[in-house]
Amino acid sequence: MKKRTFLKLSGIVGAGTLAGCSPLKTMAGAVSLGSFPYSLPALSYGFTELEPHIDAMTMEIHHDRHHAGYVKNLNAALEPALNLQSLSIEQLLATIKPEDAALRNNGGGHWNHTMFWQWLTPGSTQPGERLRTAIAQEWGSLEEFQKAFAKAASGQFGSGWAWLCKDEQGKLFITSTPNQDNPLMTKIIDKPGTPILGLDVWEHAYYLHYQNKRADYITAFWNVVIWDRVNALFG
Ligand code: MN3
Repeated sequence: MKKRTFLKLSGIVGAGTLAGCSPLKTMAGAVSLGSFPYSLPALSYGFTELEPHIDAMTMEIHHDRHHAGYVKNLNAALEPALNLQSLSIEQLLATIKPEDAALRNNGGGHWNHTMFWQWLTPGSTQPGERLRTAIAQEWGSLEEFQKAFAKAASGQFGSGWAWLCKDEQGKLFITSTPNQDNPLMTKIIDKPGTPILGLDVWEHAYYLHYQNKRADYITAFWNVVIWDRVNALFG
């Protein structure tokens, strides 16, 4: 099989296994969400299943229109960029420079949302023992971590994301990014890392149900976090 074909198939397999939360691992052990051409991943739960914490209409519009738009625009931006097509999405994000607006907004938009859907589940789970210990080392307790994460999420001015990341040594840190930037964009953001949990704080993620009460949406988020996924990404 030609490498190009394999990469394409890998991308499809990666998207197809989202429901099972077992995306491909790259040589370095990092999670890969595939490569060009990108497609909108199916959710592993129905639009109504995260209610009352995240309402069905928000989920439907967010997935079928917002995320679909990022996928469409990312593919369009990559169509003429033959030298970038064989990169994994993670490699692509690491090459993006501040002025690469289409790739920055839509590459980030696709990766961020693909991961976001995987961090949600009807009914929450719990952090594993190793992760709980690592969280306690940085913030004292899970509750204090959640406060610090909520502060980053509510403090992100305008649109953006809050992240729990691990650095190259596996040390945890919280950060936030504007718009669709993320900590994999090493040429753009100050503190790169590997996100193991992220929260979309764009108004489109909560406004229908929570209006201007972003803090309530952040509190509700913990009711639908699938910590099993965070545990797996922590490694
Ligand atoms: Mn969004």
